[in-house]
Amino acid sequence: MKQTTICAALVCGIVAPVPVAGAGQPEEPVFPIRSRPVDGAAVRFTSDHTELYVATDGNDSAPGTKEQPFASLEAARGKVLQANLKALGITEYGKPEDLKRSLELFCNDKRMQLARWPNKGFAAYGEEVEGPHLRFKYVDNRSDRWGQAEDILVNGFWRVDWVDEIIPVTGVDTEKREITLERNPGCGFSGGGRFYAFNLLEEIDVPGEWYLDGERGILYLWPPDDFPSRGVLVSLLQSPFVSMEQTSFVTIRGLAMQAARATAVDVAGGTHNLIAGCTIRNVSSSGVDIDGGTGNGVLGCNIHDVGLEGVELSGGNRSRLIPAGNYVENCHIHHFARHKKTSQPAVQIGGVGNRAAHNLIHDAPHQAISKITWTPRVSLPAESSFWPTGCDVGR
Ligand SMILES: [Ca+2]
Repeated sequence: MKQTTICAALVCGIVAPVPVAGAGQPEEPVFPIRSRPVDGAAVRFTSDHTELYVATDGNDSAPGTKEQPFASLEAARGKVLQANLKALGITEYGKPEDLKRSLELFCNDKRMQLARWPNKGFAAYGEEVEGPHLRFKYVDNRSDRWGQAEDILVNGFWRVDWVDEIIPVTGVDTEKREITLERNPGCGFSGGGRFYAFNLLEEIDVPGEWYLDGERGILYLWPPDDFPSRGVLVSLLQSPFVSMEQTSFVTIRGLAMQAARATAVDVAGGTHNLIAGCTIRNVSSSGVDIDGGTGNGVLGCNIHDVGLEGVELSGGNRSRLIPAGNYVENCHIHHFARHKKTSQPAVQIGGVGNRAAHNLIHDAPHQAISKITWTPRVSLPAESSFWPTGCDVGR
Protein backbone atom coordinates (compact mmCIF):
# COMPACT_ATOMS: atom_id res chain seq x y z
CA MET A 1 0.00 0.00 0.00
CA LYS A 2 1.29 3.45 -0.87
CA GLN A 3 2.57 5.54 2.02
CA THR A 4 1.81 9.23 2.11
CA THR A 5 4.00 11.73 3.92
CA ILE A 6 2.92 15.28 4.66
CA CYS A 7 5.88 17.39 5.63
CA ALA A 8 6.09 21.12 6.11
CA ALA A 9 7.43 23.84 8.35
CA LEU A 10 4.11 25.59 8.35
CA VAL A 11 2.85 27.11 11.54
CA CYS A 12 -0.82 26.31 11.57
CA GLY A 13 -2.13 29.15 13.64
CA ILE A 14 -4.70 31.76 13.02
CA VAL A 15 -2.99 35.08 13.32
CA ALA A 16 -6.19 36.93 12.60
CA PRO A 17 -9.59 35.95 11.36
CA VAL A 18 -9.80 38.41 8.52
CA PRO A 19 -7.25 38.74 5.74
CA VAL A 20 -5.86 42.22 5.27
CA ALA A 21 -4.81 43.77 2.00
CA GLY A 22 -2.06 41.69 0.53
CA ALA A 23 -2.41 38.89 3.03
CA GLY A 24 -2.47 35.35 1.76
CA GLN A 25 -5.86 33.72 1.63
CA PRO A 26 -6.31 30.42 3.42
CA GLU A 27 -5.35 27.64 1.07
CA GLU A 28 -7.73 24.92 0.08
CA PRO A 29 -7.33 22.09 2.56
CA VAL A 30 -5.06 19.29 1.44
CA PHE A 31 -6.39 15.94 2.45
CA PRO A 32 -6.67 15.37 5.32
CA ILE A 33 -5.30 18.62 6.75
CA ARG A 34 -7.57 21.44 7.69
CA SER A 35 -5.80 24.64 8.59
CA ARG A 36 -6.12 28.35 8.09
CA PRO A 37 -2.74 30.03 7.93
CA VAL A 38 -2.98 33.76 7.36
CA ASP A 39 0.12 35.85 6.87
CA GLY A 40 0.54 39.49 7.61
CA ALA A 41 -2.57 40.03 9.68
CA ALA A 42 -2.72 40.80 13.35
CA VAL A 43 -5.16 41.46 16.12
CA ARG A 44 -4.54 45.04 17.10
CA PHE A 45 -4.71 46.24 20.64
CA THR A 46 -5.05 49.90 21.31
CA SER A 47 -5.16 52.12 24.31
CA ASP A 48 -6.65 55.02 22.37
CA HIS A 49 -10.16 54.36 23.61
CA THR A 50 -9.55 52.19 26.63
CA GLU A 51 -11.99 52.96 29.40
CA LEU A 52 -9.87 53.21 32.50
CA TYR A 53 -11.21 54.76 35.66
CA VAL A 54 -9.38 56.69 38.36
CA ALA A 55 -10.81 57.78 41.70
CA THR A 56 -9.51 59.30 44.88
CA ASP A 57 -10.57 56.19 46.79
CA GLY A 58 -9.15 53.88 44.13
CA ASN A 59 -6.26 51.49 44.36
CA ASP A 60 -3.30 51.25 42.01
CA SER A 61 -3.41 47.46 42.22
CA ALA A 62 -7.06 47.47 41.03
CA PRO A 63 -7.95 46.71 37.38
CA GLY A 64 -9.01 50.29 36.67
CA THR A 65 -12.63 49.46 35.96
CA LYS A 66 -15.54 51.70 36.91
CA GLU A 67 -16.19 49.56 39.98
CA GLN A 68 -12.52 49.08 40.86
CA PRO A 69 -10.69 52.26 39.77
CA PHE A 70 -7.04 53.11 39.93
CA ALA A 71 -5.85 55.66 42.46
CA SER A 72 -3.59 57.56 40.08
CA LEU A 73 -3.36 58.35 36.40
CA GLU A 74 0.18 57.00 36.40
CA ALA A 75 -1.11 53.58 37.35
CA ALA A 76 -3.86 53.64 34.75
CA ARG A 77 -1.78 54.86 31.87
CA GLY A 78 -1.00 52.06 29.48
CA LYS A 79 -1.96 49.20 31.77
CA VAL A 80 -4.98 47.63 30.12
CA LEU A 81 -5.39 47.59 26.38
CA GLN A 82 -8.43 46.62 24.40
CA ALA A 83 -9.23 45.16 21.02
CA ASN A 84 -12.60 45.36 19.31
CA LEU A 85 -12.98 41.82 18.00
CA LYS A 86 -16.32 42.51 16.36
CA ALA A 87 -14.73 45.24 14.30
CA LEU A 88 -12.16 42.67 13.18
CA GLY A 89 -14.92 40.30 12.09
CA ILE A 90 -14.53 37.96 15.05
CA THR A 91 -17.99 37.32 16.41
CA GLU A 92 -18.01 33.71 17.59
CA TYR A 93 -16.31 33.24 20.94
CA GLY A 94 -17.81 30.06 22.36
CA LYS A 95 -19.32 29.82 25.81
CA PRO A 96 -16.91 30.74 28.59
CA GLU A 97 -17.68 27.59 30.58
CA ASP A 98 -16.87 25.33 27.62
CA LEU A 99 -13.14 25.90 27.74
CA LYS A 100 -12.47 23.26 25.10
CA ARG A 101 -14.32 25.31 22.50
CA SER A 102 -14.03 28.92 23.57
CA LEU A 103 -11.68 31.59 22.27
CA GLU A 104 -8.23 31.82 23.82
CA LEU A 105 -5.57 34.50 23.63
CA PHE A 106 -1.84 34.01 23.08
CA CYS A 107 1.01 36.52 23.11
CA ASN A 108 4.45 35.50 21.92
CA ASP A 109 3.21 31.89 21.71
CA LYS A 110 2.21 31.85 25.37
CA ARG A 111 -1.32 31.34 26.62
CA MET A 112 -2.62 34.39 28.44
CA GLN A 113 -4.53 33.85 31.66
CA LEU A 114 -8.25 34.57 31.83
CA ALA A 115 -8.34 37.04 34.70
CA ARG A 116 -8.60 35.14 37.95
CA TRP A 117 -8.34 35.29 41.71
CA PRO A 118 -6.21 34.31 43.39
CA ASN A 119 -3.56 34.77 40.72
CA LYS A 120 -1.95 31.47 41.71
CA GLY A 121 -3.15 28.50 43.68
CA PHE A 122 -6.47 28.38 45.45
CA ALA A 123 -8.47 30.19 48.11
CA ALA A 124 -10.57 28.65 50.87
CA TYR A 125 -14.35 28.66 50.76
CA GLY A 126 -16.77 28.38 53.63
CA GLU A 127 -19.76 26.26 54.54
CA GLU A 128 -22.66 25.24 52.32
CA VAL A 129 -25.93 27.19 52.52
CA GLU A 130 -29.13 25.23 52.02
CA GLY A 131 -30.94 25.82 48.74
CA PRO A 132 -31.97 24.24 45.43
CA HIS A 133 -28.51 24.80 44.00
CA LEU A 134 -25.15 24.79 45.62
CA ARG A 135 -24.55 27.98 47.55
CA PHE A 136 -21.64 28.52 49.86
CA LYS A 137 -20.22 31.22 52.08
CA TYR A 138 -17.13 33.02 50.92
CA VAL A 139 -14.55 33.86 53.52
CA ASP A 140 -12.31 36.40 51.78
CA ASN A 141 -13.38 40.00 51.25
CA ARG A 142 -12.03 39.83 47.70
CA SER A 143 -15.31 38.33 46.53
CA ASP A 144 -17.03 41.61 47.48
CA ARG A 145 -15.79 42.88 44.10
CA TRP A 146 -17.89 40.44 42.12
CA GLY A 147 -21.42 41.59 42.86
CA GLN A 148 -21.96 43.04 39.36
CA ALA A 149 -19.78 40.59 37.45
CA GLU A 150 -21.25 38.30 34.81
CA ASP A 151 -20.15 34.90 33.53
CA ILE A 152 -17.94 34.14 36.53
CA LEU A 153 -16.50 30.64 36.57
CA VAL A 154 -15.10 28.82 39.56
CA ASN A 155 -12.88 25.77 39.60
CA GLY A 156 -12.75 23.89 42.85
CA PHE A 157 -12.02 20.72 44.71
CA TRP A 158 -15.56 20.56 46.04
CA ARG A 159 -15.43 17.37 48.08
CA VAL A 160 -12.36 15.24 47.38
CA ASP A 161 -8.83 16.21 46.52
CA TRP A 162 -8.60 14.17 43.32
CA VAL A 163 -11.51 15.71 41.37
CA ASP A 164 -11.73 19.34 40.33
CA GLU A 165 -14.69 20.74 38.42
CA ILE A 166 -15.39 24.05 36.70
CA ILE A 167 -18.89 25.41 37.36
CA PRO A 168 -20.53 28.71 36.31
CA VAL A 169 -21.58 31.14 39.02
CA THR A 170 -25.16 32.41 38.89
CA GLY A 171 -24.91 34.99 41.63
CA VAL A 172 -22.73 36.67 44.24
CA ASP A 173 -24.60 38.12 47.21
CA THR A 174 -22.17 40.56 48.78
CA GLU A 175 -24.48 41.28 51.73
CA LYS A 176 -24.89 37.65 52.75
CA ARG A 177 -21.38 36.82 51.50
CA GLU A 178 -22.67 33.91 49.45
CA ILE A 179 -21.79 32.50 46.03
CA THR A 180 -24.41 30.48 44.15
CA LEU A 181 -23.43 27.95 41.51
CA GLU A 182 -25.36 26.87 38.42
CA ARG A 183 -25.33 23.23 39.47
CA ASN A 184 -24.08 20.91 42.13
CA PRO A 185 -20.62 19.41 41.66
CA GLY A 186 -20.68 15.89 40.27
CA CYS A 187 -18.72 14.51 43.21
CA GLY A 188 -20.74 16.34 45.87
CA PHE A 189 -19.75 19.15 48.20
CA SER A 190 -18.17 19.57 51.58
CA GLY A 191 -17.31 22.85 53.27
CA GLY A 192 -13.79 24.02 53.85
CA GLY A 193 -12.34 23.15 50.45
CA ARG A 194 -10.50 25.32 47.91
CA PHE A 195 -11.34 27.09 44.70
CA TYR A 196 -10.37 29.89 42.39
CA ALA A 197 -12.57 32.21 40.37
CA PHE A 198 -11.85 33.34 36.81
CA ASN A 199 -13.31 35.05 33.74
CA LEU A 200 -13.56 38.28 35.75
CA LEU A 201 -12.83 41.75 34.38
CA GLU A 202 -12.58 42.82 38.01
CA GLU A 203 -9.57 40.57 38.53
CA ILE A 204 -7.24 41.88 35.82
CA ASP A 205 -4.42 42.95 38.12
CA VAL A 206 -1.20 41.46 36.73
CA PRO A 207 0.44 41.38 33.29
CA GLY A 208 -0.87 38.60 31.06
CA GLU A 209 -4.44 38.59 32.35
CA TRP A 210 -7.33 39.20 29.99
CA TYR A 211 -11.10 39.23 29.76
CA LEU A 212 -13.55 39.16 26.87
CA ASP A 213 -16.82 41.07 26.99
CA GLY A 214 -18.66 38.67 24.70
CA GLU A 215 -21.68 40.90 24.23
CA ARG A 216 -19.67 43.87 22.98
CA GLY A 217 -16.83 41.88 21.50
CA ILE A 218 -14.25 43.88 23.45
CA LEU A 219 -11.15 42.03 24.58
CA TYR A 220 -9.22 43.54 27.51
CA LEU A 221 -5.59 42.66 28.15
CA TRP A 222 -2.98 43.76 30.62
CA PRO A 223 -0.13 42.95 28.24
CA PRO A 224 2.83 40.85 29.32
CA ASP A 225 6.21 42.46 29.70
CA ASP A 226 7.42 41.23 26.29
CA PHE A 227 4.31 42.46 24.47
CA PRO A 228 4.03 42.42 21.47
CA SER A 229 7.41 41.39 20.12
CA ARG A 230 6.20 38.32 18.22
CA GLY A 231 2.53 38.97 17.84
CA VAL A 232 -0.86 38.09 19.21
CA LEU A 233 -3.07 35.13 18.38
CA VAL A 234 -6.68 34.36 19.11
CA SER A 235 -7.89 30.83 18.47
CA LEU A 236 -10.70 30.45 15.97
CA LEU A 237 -10.28 27.02 14.40
CA GLN A 238 -12.96 24.74 15.83
CA SER A 239 -11.83 21.44 14.35
CA PRO A 240 -8.57 19.47 14.46
CA PHE A 241 -5.72 20.58 12.23
CA VAL A 242 -5.48 17.00 10.99
CA SER A 243 -8.32 14.48 10.97
CA MET A 244 -7.85 10.94 9.72
CA GLU A 245 -10.72 8.48 9.68
CA GLN A 246 -10.07 4.92 8.55
CA THR A 247 -6.94 6.24 6.88
CA SER A 248 -3.75 4.19 6.63
CA PHE A 249 -0.02 4.68 6.01
CA VAL A 250 -0.03 8.47 6.35
CA THR A 251 2.83 10.31 8.06
CA ILE A 252 2.45 13.84 9.42
CA ARG A 253 5.97 15.12 9.95
CA GLY A 254 7.49 18.38 11.11
CA LEU A 255 4.37 20.48 11.49
CA ALA A 256 3.91 23.12 14.17
CA MET A 257 0.29 23.39 15.19
CA GLN A 258 -1.13 25.91 17.60
CA ALA A 259 -4.16 28.01 18.51
CA ALA A 260 -7.17 25.77 17.89
CA ARG A 261 -10.31 25.20 19.91
CA ALA A 262 -10.02 21.45 19.45
CA THR A 263 -7.69 18.46 19.59
CA ALA A 264 -4.76 19.11 17.25
CA VAL A 265 -4.62 15.69 15.56
CA ASP A 266 -7.46 13.19 15.50
CA VAL A 267 -6.88 9.63 14.24
CA ALA A 268 -9.86 7.28 14.16
CA GLY A 269 -9.13 3.77 13.00
CA GLY A 270 -6.77 2.88 10.18
CA THR A 271 -3.30 1.43 10.46
CA HIS A 272 0.31 2.61 10.56
CA ASN A 273 -0.38 6.32 10.64
CA LEU A 274 2.43 8.32 12.23
CA ILE A 275 2.65 11.75 13.84
CA ALA A 276 6.38 12.50 13.98
CA GLY A 277 8.56 15.45 14.87
CA CYS A 278 5.66 17.83 15.33
CA THR A 279 5.20 20.64 17.83
CA ILE A 280 1.71 20.91 19.26
CA ARG A 281 0.94 23.71 21.66
CA ASN A 282 -1.75 26.10 22.78
CA VAL A 283 -4.74 24.03 21.73
CA SER A 284 -7.73 23.95 24.01
CA SER A 285 -8.36 20.19 24.05
CA SER A 286 -5.88 17.28 23.72
CA GLY A 287 -2.70 17.13 21.66
CA VAL A 288 -3.29 13.87 19.77
CA ASP A 289 -6.19 11.44 19.99
CA ILE A 290 -5.63 7.98 18.50
CA ASP A 291 -8.93 6.15 18.72
CA GLY A 292 -8.66 2.57 17.55
CA GLY A 293 -6.92 1.11 14.56
CA THR A 294 -3.55 -0.62 14.74
CA GLY A 295 0.06 0.47 14.70
CA ASN A 296 -0.76 4.17 14.86
CA GLY A 297 1.82 6.23 16.71
CA VAL A 298 3.13 9.52 18.01
CA LEU A 299 6.91 9.73 17.77
CA GLY A 300 9.36 12.44 18.77
CA CYS A 301 6.80 15.20 19.24
CA ASN A 302 6.92 18.22 21.52
CA ILE A 303 3.50 18.65 23.13
CA HIS A 304 2.83 21.35 25.66
CA ASP A 305 0.32 23.90 26.88
CA VAL A 306 -2.67 21.85 25.79
CA GLY A 307 -5.98 22.16 27.58
CA LEU A 308 -6.48 18.52 28.46
CA GLU A 309 -4.43 15.33 27.86
CA GLY A 310 -1.20 15.28 25.89
CA VAL A 311 -1.97 12.05 23.99
CA GLU A 312 -4.91 9.66 24.17
CA LEU A 313 -4.44 6.07 22.99
CA SER A 314 -7.08 3.40 22.60
CA GLY A 315 -7.74 0.41 20.38
CA GLY A 316 -7.64 -3.35 20.50
CA ASN A 317 -10.26 -5.94 21.36
CA ARG A 318 -10.86 -6.45 25.07
CA SER A 319 -13.02 -9.55 24.89
CA ARG A 320 -10.49 -11.37 22.71
CA LEU A 321 -7.40 -9.57 24.03
CA ILE A 322 -6.24 -8.60 20.55
CA PRO A 323 -3.61 -5.83 20.85
CA ALA A 324 -3.78 -2.65 18.82
CA GLY A 325 -0.10 -1.75 19.00
CA ASN A 326 -0.73 1.99 19.07
CA TYR A 327 2.05 3.94 20.76
CA VAL A 328 3.60 7.18 21.96
CA GLU A 329 7.39 7.21 22.12
CA ASN A 330 10.26 9.67 22.59
CA CYS A 331 7.94 12.60 23.14
CA HIS A 332 8.41 15.63 25.37
CA ILE A 333 5.08 16.36 27.06
CA HIS A 334 4.72 19.08 29.65
CA HIS A 335 2.42 21.82 30.95
CA PHE A 336 -0.71 19.98 29.90
CA ALA A 337 -4.14 19.87 31.66
CA ARG A 338 -4.26 23.66 31.54
CA HIS A 339 -8.04 23.76 31.90
CA LYS A 340 -8.83 20.82 34.15
CA LYS A 341 -6.25 19.92 36.77
CA THR A 342 -7.10 16.31 37.52
CA SER A 343 -7.43 13.10 35.48
CA GLN A 344 -5.97 14.74 32.38
CA PRO A 345 -2.62 12.91 32.07
CA ALA A 346 0.24 13.39 29.65
CA VAL A 347 -0.66 9.99 28.18
CA GLN A 348 -4.02 8.30 28.60
CA ILE A 349 -3.83 4.64 27.57
CA GLY A 350 -6.95 2.58 27.03
CA GLY A 351 -7.79 -0.50 25.02
CA VAL A 352 -5.48 -3.49 24.64
CA GLY A 353 -1.80 -3.73 23.85
CA ASN A 354 -0.89 -0.06 23.49
CA ARG A 355 2.31 1.43 24.83
CA ALA A 356 4.05 4.57 26.07
CA ALA A 357 7.84 4.47 26.21
CA HIS A 358 10.84 6.80 26.60
CA ASN A 359 8.80 9.95 27.02
CA LEU A 360 9.97 12.96 29.04
CA ILE A 361 7.04 14.20 31.11
CA HIS A 362 7.08 17.05 33.58
CA ASP A 363 5.04 19.89 35.08
CA ALA A 364 2.00 17.70 35.51
CA PRO A 365 -0.73 19.02 37.80
CA HIS A 366 -1.96 15.49 38.53
CA GLN A 367 -1.29 12.31 36.55
CA ALA A 368 1.61 11.67 34.17
CA ILE A 369 0.35 8.40 32.65
CA SER A 370 -3.08 6.90 33.22
CA LYS A 371 -3.86 3.33 32.25
CA ILE A 372 -7.34 1.96 31.68
CA THR A 373 -6.19 -0.96 29.64
CA TRP A 374 -5.29 -4.58 29.24
CA THR A 375 -1.73 -5.74 28.56
CA PRO A 376 -0.34 -2.23 28.68
CA ARG A 377 3.30 -1.56 28.05
CA VAL A 378 4.49 1.50 29.90
CA SER A 379 8.08 2.59 30.32
CA LEU A 380 8.45 5.47 32.75
CA PRO A 381 11.18 8.03 32.19
CA ALA A 382 14.15 7.91 34.50
CA GLU A 383 13.84 11.57 35.43
CA SER A 384 10.47 13.21 35.63
CA SER A 385 9.06 15.97 37.75
CA PHE A 386 5.49 15.95 38.93
CA TRP A 387 3.97 18.69 40.98
CA PRO A 388 0.55 17.39 41.86
CA THR A 389 -2.20 19.90 42.41
CA GLY A 390 -4.53 17.09 43.47
CA CYS A 391 -3.82 13.85 45.28
CA ASP A 392 -4.42 10.13 44.65
CA VAL A 393 -1.55 9.82 42.21
CA GLY A 394 1.73 7.95 42.35
CA ARG A 395 4.09 5.76 40.42
CA1 LIG B 1 -5.85 38.47 38.75
